[in-house]
Amino acid sequence: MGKVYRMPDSPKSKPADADIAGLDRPQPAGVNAPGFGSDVVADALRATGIPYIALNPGASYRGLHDSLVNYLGNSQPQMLLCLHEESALAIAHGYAKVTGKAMASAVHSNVGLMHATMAFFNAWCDRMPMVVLGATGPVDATKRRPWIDWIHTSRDQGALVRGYTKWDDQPASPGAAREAILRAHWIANTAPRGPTYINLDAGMQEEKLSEPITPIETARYMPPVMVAPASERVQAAADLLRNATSPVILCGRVSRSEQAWAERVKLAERLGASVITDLKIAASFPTDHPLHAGAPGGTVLAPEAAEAIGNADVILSLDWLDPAGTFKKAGKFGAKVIQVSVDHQLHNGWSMDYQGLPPVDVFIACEPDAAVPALLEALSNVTPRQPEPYRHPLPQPSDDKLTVDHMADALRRAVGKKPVSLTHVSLSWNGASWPLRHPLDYLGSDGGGGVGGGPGISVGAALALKGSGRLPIAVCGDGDLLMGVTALWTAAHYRIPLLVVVANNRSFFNDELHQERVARMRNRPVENRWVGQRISEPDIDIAAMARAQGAQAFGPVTAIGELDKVFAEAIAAVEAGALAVVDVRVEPGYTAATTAAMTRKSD
Ligand SMILES: Cc1ncc(C[n+]2csc(CCOP(=O)(O)OP(=O)(O)O)c2C)c(N)n1
Ligand SMILES: [Mg+2]
Repeated sequence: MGKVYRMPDSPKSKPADADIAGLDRPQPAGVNAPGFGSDVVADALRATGIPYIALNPGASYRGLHDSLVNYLGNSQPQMLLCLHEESALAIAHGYAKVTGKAMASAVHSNVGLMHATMAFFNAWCDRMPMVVLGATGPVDATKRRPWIDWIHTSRDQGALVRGYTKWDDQPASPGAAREAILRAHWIANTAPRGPTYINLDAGMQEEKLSEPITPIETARYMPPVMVAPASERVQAAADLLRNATSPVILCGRVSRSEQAWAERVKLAERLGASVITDLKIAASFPTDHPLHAGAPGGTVLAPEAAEAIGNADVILSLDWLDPAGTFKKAGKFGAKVIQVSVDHQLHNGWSMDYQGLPPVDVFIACEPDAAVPALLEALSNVTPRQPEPYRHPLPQPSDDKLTVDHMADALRRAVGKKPVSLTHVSLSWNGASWPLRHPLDYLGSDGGGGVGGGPGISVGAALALKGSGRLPIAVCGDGDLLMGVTALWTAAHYRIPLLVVVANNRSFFNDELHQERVARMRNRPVENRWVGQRISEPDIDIAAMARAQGAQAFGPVTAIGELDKVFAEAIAAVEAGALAVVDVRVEPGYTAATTAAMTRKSD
């Protein structure tokens, strides 16, 4: 067949931001030739083109730290100091969500790695690339300092994160470390993407180079990997789709490319297919398009989406996060299934984040960006069906209590026509309240369901968006914000503009609904669902916590009428380059559909 494969966009690492580059400048050290093992590591890191390394320091990598400052001059990559390892990795995670490329992080020996595990897992489940460097006290016991080097040395340290990293290594020489960095970068950025980890022996880092290391052409060790769809599979899928009377497209893990976005819209329109998207993953299709079924959901499927799946005769999954679970949730299901994905290459036995095994009739093993143009070509002469258009009314909050919908309503008014990237949304967020019309309009969730990722991921995303003309907005639950609040300091220090809106229901409310369900199942009082969940008495002064990190803080906002003014001021602050945080006291509550699904007695 003819042209069936377009090279997917290959995002380049974004060059370092000029404002940030002016910060944390070291005295010139006059070092211009590698003299130690860690200088070789630093050179390799620079060769990857990674602009930043988010870190929390530690003596296990003091050799590398010195090389980054005094050999590379804290530039390419530049350090981003973080107050917790979890936020160091979350920042890299958010950066990857925007750029599609790995950033670097560094964490201290086994203890820093222990703090970082949650963020590894979030990035792993979100299929986001990152290169993480760690270290161990000297593997050679004769070189260990008493006590501290012993407790910070462990055999097979990478085992701590191996279940949720694509690859890890503990190179024994500077040459091997250079190779490990290039490999880690290459593997992390190759689909299915994910975090990689390199444990640098303190002894290896600190050893003087006995002879200069032979230069290599580093780019040749990180070749771009492109997988084209098999044409016979594309034909089989096209045959199914051509003859479908009620096709459905599940738009899942796709790139941030505008061209690929336009091609998905073209494919859906050519088929007259209903399209479903999911708030767990980034924007993949215009959510107010007449073919988009209902509002994007997180935990639950919109009724329109469930109906479309139930009535579908052919379903095209573009690397949908959980086809089996979605078919189960739809209730009725009898469709033929086309699955486009390379995700199966990543699955291992530690975590079940691969989800249920779906029935599949045609499997196309490539990324959706490569399959869609091939399908478009194979389906060049179809007569699309003309379905009833879906309508997408905005929620109309009516009662006088300040709800998340009021908050979204006021925020939408305040941003007007400015391009916005929602870097994160709270669990209480209503997908109907914010139409998504561009691949960067929404960046998806934390991936691993690890509460506390929202602030760090948003700081990383805002870093990558700096200078793009997009206004980054994070909507965090109070529980999420409080677990990750110190990530805000990194945004303040490095002058990363970001608006954080806290949907503060003074509760780990999600779990109130779980307790309500258990109470219903057991015929016990639902009134007690709040015990051990509410974050009040005292109420936490979130604005003060944000101010303490260097943010411009607003609130608590307790009246609907205050929202417009406060958001206007906060947005003006962000546009002037600041980090702004608005604490909005919202009534506890999720959308009616989510609440009903989470509190019903059965299943
Ligand atoms: C690290 C971690 N700890 C605990 C949980 C369990 N959990 C899931 S949602 C949630 C509540 C989150 O609270 P908040 O961010 O305020 O959102 P809300 O549900 O109140 O809207 C908790 C504790 C989790 N998913 N991850
Ligand atoms: Mg809450």
